[in-house]
Amino acid sequence: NKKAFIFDLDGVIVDTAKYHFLAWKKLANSIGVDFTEEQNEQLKGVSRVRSLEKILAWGNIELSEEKFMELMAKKNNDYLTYVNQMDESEILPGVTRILAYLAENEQGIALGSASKNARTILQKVNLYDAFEVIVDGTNVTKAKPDPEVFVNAAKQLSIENENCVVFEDSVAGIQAANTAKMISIGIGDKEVLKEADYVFNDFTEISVDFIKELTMK
Ligand code: B16
Ligand code: MG
Repeated sequence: NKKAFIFDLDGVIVDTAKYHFLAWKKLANSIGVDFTEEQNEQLKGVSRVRSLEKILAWGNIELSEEKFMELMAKKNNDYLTYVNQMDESEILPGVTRILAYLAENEQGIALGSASKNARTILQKVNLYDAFEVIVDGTNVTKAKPDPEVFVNAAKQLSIENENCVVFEDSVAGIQAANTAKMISIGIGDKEVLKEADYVFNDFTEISVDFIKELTMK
């Protein structure tokens, strides 16, 4: 049976959260706002605009539209200096093996990310061609937990939502997959991702047999 496997990017394929952290911290500190690892957690899966809104709220800061746009651009430029140094070694363990298995078995493979930099990152780590369909922050109007990003990917692959499997590291992403009636697989902490149908710490814990079972459902 052909199924679609939709992958989130940050936290699933690569760990770009550490670069978002460095770039947001620099930006926040430059306007006098503290920025901790815990706060960075709260920005996972959240769009760039919404992330800056949250940081400003934490610092009780109000800005003009113009200044807001300026800060967003600053953060992204800084983030891209890290992205530009990325290569294949940053692909998280176990991911390549599963992608290869899915390709060999002619399953649908898509990316469903909130990031506007998703295509650039996939090119840097040499995975751009591994995805038949890419839906990212430049293609959607509604952010996760809205299911738009995943539903859009399923449509492009012409596969019913019920036959889609989503890999996600954020709570909002798991909720998006569940709302779309897709099979949700959490990558991370069981306690945090408790709404997911299955949870694994990382891809090294996902066996080919498990994937095979999903394709036969
Ligand atoms: P950008 P994902 C998300 O990627 C990140 O988790 C989130 O921290 C980031 O703010 C968002 O992309 C937007 O990223 O600034 O590159 O457009 O997890 O949905 O792949
Ligand atoms: Mg993510």
